[in-house]
Amino acid sequence: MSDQIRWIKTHCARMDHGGCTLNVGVKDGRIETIKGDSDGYLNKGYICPKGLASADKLTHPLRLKHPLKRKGRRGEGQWQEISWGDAIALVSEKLQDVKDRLGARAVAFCQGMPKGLEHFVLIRLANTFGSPNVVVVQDVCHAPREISGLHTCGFYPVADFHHKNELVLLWGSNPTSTNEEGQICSLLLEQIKKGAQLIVVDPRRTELAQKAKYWLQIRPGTDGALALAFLNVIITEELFDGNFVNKWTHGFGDLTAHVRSFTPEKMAQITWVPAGLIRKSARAYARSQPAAIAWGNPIEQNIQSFDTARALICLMAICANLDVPGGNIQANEPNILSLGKFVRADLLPSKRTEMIHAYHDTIPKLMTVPPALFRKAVLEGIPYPVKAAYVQCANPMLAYADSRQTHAALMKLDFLAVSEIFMTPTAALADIVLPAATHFEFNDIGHYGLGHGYILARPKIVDAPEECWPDIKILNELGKSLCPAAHWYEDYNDILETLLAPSGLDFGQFAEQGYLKGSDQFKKYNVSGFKTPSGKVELSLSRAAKLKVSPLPDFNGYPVPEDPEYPLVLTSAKSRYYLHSSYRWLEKLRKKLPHPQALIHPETAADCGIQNNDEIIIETPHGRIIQVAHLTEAVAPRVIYAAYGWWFPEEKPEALYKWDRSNFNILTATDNLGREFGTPNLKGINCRIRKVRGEDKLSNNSISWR
Ligand SMILES: Nc1nc2c(c(=O)[nH]1)N[C@H]1C(S)=C(S)[C@@H](COP(=O)(O)OP(=O)(O)OC[C@H]3O[C@@H](n4cnc5c(=O)[nH]c(N)nc54)[C@H](O)[C@@H]3O)O[C@H]1N2
Ligand SMILES: Nc1nc2c(c(=O)[nH]1)N[C@H]1C(S)=C(S)[C@@H](COP(=O)(O)OP(=O)(O)OC[C@H]3O[C@@H](n4cnc5c(=O)[nH]c(N)nc54)[C@H](O)[C@@H]3O)O[C@H]1N2
Ligand code: SF4
Ligand SMILES: [Mo]
Repeated sequence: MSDQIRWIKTHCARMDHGGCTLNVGVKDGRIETIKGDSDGYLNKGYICPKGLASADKLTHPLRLKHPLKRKGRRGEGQWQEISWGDAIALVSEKLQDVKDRLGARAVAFCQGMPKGLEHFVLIRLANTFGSPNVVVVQDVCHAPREISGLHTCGFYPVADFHHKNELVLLWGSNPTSTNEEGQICSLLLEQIKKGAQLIVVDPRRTELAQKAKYWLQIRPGTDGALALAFLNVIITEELFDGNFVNKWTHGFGDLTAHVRSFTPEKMAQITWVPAGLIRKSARAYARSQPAAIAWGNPIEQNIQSFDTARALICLMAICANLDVPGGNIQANEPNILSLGKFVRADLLPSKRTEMIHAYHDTIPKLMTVPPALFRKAVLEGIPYPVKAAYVQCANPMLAYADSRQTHAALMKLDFLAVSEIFMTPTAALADIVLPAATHFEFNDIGHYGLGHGYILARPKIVDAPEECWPDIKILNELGKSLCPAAHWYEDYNDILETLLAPSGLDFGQFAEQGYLKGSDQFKKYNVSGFKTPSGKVELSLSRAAKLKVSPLPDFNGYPVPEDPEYPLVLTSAKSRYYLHSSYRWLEKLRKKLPHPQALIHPETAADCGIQNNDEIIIETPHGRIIQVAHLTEAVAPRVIYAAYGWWFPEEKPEALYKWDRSNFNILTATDNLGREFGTPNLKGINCRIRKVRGEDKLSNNSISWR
């Protein structure tokens, strides 16, 4: 019956945070077709272009299929195939050598966007090996929101779209393209259909901005100022929930005095949002119960991320939207092994004081090293030297701010191992490249550790190419080779069984069920209070002096002072067709968006003599890149959106695939970091544009790499 399509249910992954339930049609051991499952818990049948294209990455002719060892100089593109036995032995030997010479902390374990269980298995490897340094892009992705939440209200407040929302305040989040954190846009769209009001805070007129009752076209990088103006309106007009405020908040009097000066009129000048619109939006939020704030990356890609996130949590709190159905909830996890236990945090009690960022006085509870501080350790030996890195599911050459610094740091390492599915500008600099199996090719668990209160089954659909190993298998083998055997597993599949054991399900039963959800429990504070020093929501932080922060959320001006030499304001949004720097090598996706497109208002373009589709230079004080002008009235005249994540897989490996030509992070810097999370400014940067003159033209590229 080899010509029959067999349908298997799984969940999408590794094309974003994942979440859509998929029906995958398999024939002769290959994926023939993929459909969104109409019964899907989060997607209700939805599937996006990336999901539709996701099987193509398994069969791409240039996929990495063998462990590779560098020949010649770093980055020269010369490789020798080696066996897995040799690869594991070599990586182990090199990491062990650095540990013997300089201590385990001189080895960094680096992860990009967490894509599945591999993230947590990597932390376990670091802990069992003895290194406190797990480097993750969390400084610009979720840590500011999560950890500000822990300090302010004792948990990470997640927008609940599973219960009726009266209003949704979408603040710097674009779920119809990004399905941020696996909150698939279907849920929000359903709420809107059922009558939820929508307010959108976004410098760009997005699809959802067009559906919104109010669209606040904010100046990039000023979200903190706008949030304080919302607080000003709600407190001045006494629209807050008095009962909740009296019983469950700490420091309301101080907050009231503090926000008095943040009037809508004053903040309108900073944020470019008219005062009347700020008032109407703040009133609508305060008068709707329950209302959820769904927030995105722009909240945290800014040196003021701690204060911005806190101001928004104060809004949720004074309007009594915390931990109520349809508000911002503390999701209740299903009964599975807890994160702390799985990663064996107990093996490394010195981690808090020994990790690189502890030296830089970042905020307590931040347990992963901010990439900028990792590079400082590599390049300057501050606070101590780091000499080797194991990198998985990441492309730091594109994803870290200041790409030239990343290049210098990776070149300086004594040893770099990269686990990848495709050669990238980062993998091209490695000493060893390990070919990873990827989604659909092994059993995995999705949404573990995200804090949304459920996990999703991602059962294997097809076999991986013979020499491609799942990251969790690679890590398990490295664990056995480098660490006491008792901390590792006979077979990597045992990891999944261990995690699921408390639920009483084995992986097969879990896959059958599809997902596992914690029970709905709300207003848990009524029983146990808030997990903060005061037991209340800390509008004013009672431990502010100890944390060396301002007790109240503040706004300290633009992320960078205005500069007449660079009069425009640069920001970015994620493309619906790509995941960060990933998958520009997938033909189906590349056809939809072949070039990096910068969004420019027609008036600004006309002032600069730029026409639609012209190649332009975008320049900041830190560097310049080339992109293609796309004229649109969706952005304000002073705002430029540059595309993010661009390199050119069709270019030569020895040119590192032209990693520096169109890469947004050539324009960003790490000289000015937010202290709490080590976050650089990625939004609201000064820039200027002009037409390309004689420089290397993008149009010289022919997009063909087969
Ligand atoms: N297609 C796709 N999906 C993804 C990803 C991807 O790369 N591609 N990445 C995944 C990951 S790891 C993450 S963390 C999430 C991120 O998900 P989101 O947070 O939704 O991502 P962004 O597109 O960076 O930003 C959201 C919106 O913020 C707007 N914006 C830009 N600057 C500012 C500003 O200064 N203030 C405000 N208020 N808004 C601003 C943008 O116009 C955009 O519409 O997406 C996940 N999903
Ligand atoms: N300027 C700017 N910088 C940003 C952002 C921004 O908005 N603006 N966003 C930030 C955010 S939110 C994040 S999360 C980071 C993302 O940072 P990264 O996660 O480093 O980004 P990607 O470019 O997607 O790199 C992931 C790599 O993993 C590989 N990969 C895919 N599947 C597998 C697999 O199964 N196994 C292995 N081993 N590899 C696999 C892909 O081929 C790809 O090269 O970037 C951050 N950087
Ligand atoms: S929205 Fe995300 S989870 Fe859904 S199909 Fe697209 S990439 Fe996959
Ligand atoms: Mo992210």
